[in-house]
Amino acid sequence: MTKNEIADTLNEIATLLELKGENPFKVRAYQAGARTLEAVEEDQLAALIAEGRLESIKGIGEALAQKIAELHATGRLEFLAKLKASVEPGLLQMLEVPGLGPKKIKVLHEKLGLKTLAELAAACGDGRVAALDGFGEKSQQKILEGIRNREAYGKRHLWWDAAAVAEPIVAGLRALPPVSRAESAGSLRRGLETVGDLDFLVAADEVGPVVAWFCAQAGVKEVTARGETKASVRFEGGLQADLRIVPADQFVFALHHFTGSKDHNVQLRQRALARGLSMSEWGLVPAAGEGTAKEKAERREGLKAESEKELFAALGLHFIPPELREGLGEIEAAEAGELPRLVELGDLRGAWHNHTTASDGRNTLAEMAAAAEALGWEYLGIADHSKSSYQARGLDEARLAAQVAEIHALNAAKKFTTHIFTGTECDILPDGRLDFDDGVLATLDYVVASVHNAFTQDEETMTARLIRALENPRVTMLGHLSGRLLLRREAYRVNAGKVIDAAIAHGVVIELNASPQRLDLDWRHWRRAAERGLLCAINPDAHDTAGLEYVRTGVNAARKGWLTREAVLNTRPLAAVKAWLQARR
Ligand code: DGT
Ligand code: CA
Ligand code: CA
Ligand code: ZN
Repeated sequence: MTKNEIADTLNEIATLLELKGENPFKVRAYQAGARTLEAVEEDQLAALIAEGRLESIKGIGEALAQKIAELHATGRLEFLAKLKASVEPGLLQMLEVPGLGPKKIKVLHEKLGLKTLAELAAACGDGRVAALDGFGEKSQQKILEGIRNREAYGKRHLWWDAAAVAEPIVAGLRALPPVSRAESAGSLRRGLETVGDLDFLVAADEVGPVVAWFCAQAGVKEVTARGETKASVRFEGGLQADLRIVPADQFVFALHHFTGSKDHNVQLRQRALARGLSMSEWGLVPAAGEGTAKEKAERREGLKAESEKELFAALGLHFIPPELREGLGEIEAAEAGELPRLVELGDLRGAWHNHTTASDGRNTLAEMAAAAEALGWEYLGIADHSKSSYQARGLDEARLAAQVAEIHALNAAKKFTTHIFTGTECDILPDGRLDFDDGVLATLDYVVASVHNAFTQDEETMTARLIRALENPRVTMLGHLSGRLLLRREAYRVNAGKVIDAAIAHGVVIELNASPQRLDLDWRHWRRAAERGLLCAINPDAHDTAGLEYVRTGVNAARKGWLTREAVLNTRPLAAVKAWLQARR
């Protein structure tokens, strides 16, 4: 385990202990231990463990040191497994309701005897929660909303989480002897920001062992359907997955069909019909003639296709990348030869919106720079929070100046091949002014301006606030425009169209925040906005070294927004970016 994963685990232990009403000092020891770990660099941690000197770190005692070493070596902790098993599962679910922490849950459990989310919802419904000390009407309302949102959102999953489940499954399927091809299809393959269920498609000459392997995978909680050539399972986290197995010569047609989207499929089928062809998951066959599409495909009267490219070509179309298959004009563009050459992950040469331990990040500046270098990035922007974001340990002027000096020194020493840009994620205050004076902002290479408070403003006020911020000539880019957190929090009220117009007029970049739960500005805005001249920056909003890789979801979203390499600022080489930033100052 990495040190951040270990810190997460220590915090989880603290939460569970608190839920059980354990000694507060013990709880605090785990929390403090987690914070202490975050300040230690990864290599240093490994060395301390190897030398058995963990306890030399202030705040880490013998019990903690032993657990950290166990986690570091094995990624598992017997103590945690036992602790988890000793807590009601319903109480663990309550932890996922916004506004409910271990202390409050303990009160709900002890005073009202609540054990499940359903019981909690009922207690909110009849006012028992509001009547408790420390709760009240407002918090009761918020809890109830949280439970309802959880039900509504609980049916979908973030693309990032779904991909993490899907990738080893595809690899596992491909490794089975009877399998010649295996792919993820559905919304995951289309790169949609959230995924309802996983869809796997396999070409195999023998079906039994494939179905058996799929149903017996680790993590499968329930087999919900099992047939000869298909199966459906549900994993522990609630994610479901469908498997379909087809003969090799049907694979391409089935892959296209199950990739969807439904709208794209319907439109493409109409196009096929207009050309006297019948298209289905079974194949592409002449529409006239005897029998069903399946029967005709089985008689092999249809097209043979080795790849989707050939399938599209048979319909007079260029290949349409899966991300564009949403029925939003991609077929017309493919016919006219006007599909964009979409931006690719390999085009990215750096990114700007990243945090370090100076604010709420979990890796030091040097660690972030080393991680960017390992990714082959030419540049890395550091944009820690500004002073108004005190919960995120936002930097004041003096700490910002110190960080700038530290970055200049790193660049001068050429410690990393990656150039580091000095920046800030500067709060946009409720009235649209910025959290730092222009003089302070002028000492930086760039400024990301973001909203982090006063979310409840009406649409007009919020829109004017964002526009006022981007009219400041020091502002380089606007961070997470809508403030949405996928499956958790709706966007605030804002007229995105007007903000986009203003950004274009002032030459300000809008970020595509690539954090898997943001993907903000939404891909649905980008095609039109980029056509009108808006420049995009795909920013991971990384809070640790692993977070830099979130650019992958950002690229998915950018591709869904029809963005080309030219529309994305961080595809440009270092010299061009330096010149671009210089020209804006
Ligand atoms: P999801 O799972 O809700 O995120 O979205 P998808 O797109 O993965 O949908 P899913 O899993 O229900 O089905 C996978 C694909 O199969 C879908 O994108 C298109 C195709 N498909 C499924 N049902 C139908 C249908 O009734 N008509 C058509 N034309 N295609 C369908
Ligand atoms: Ca699906
Ligand atoms: Ca499905
Ligand atoms: Zn932010």
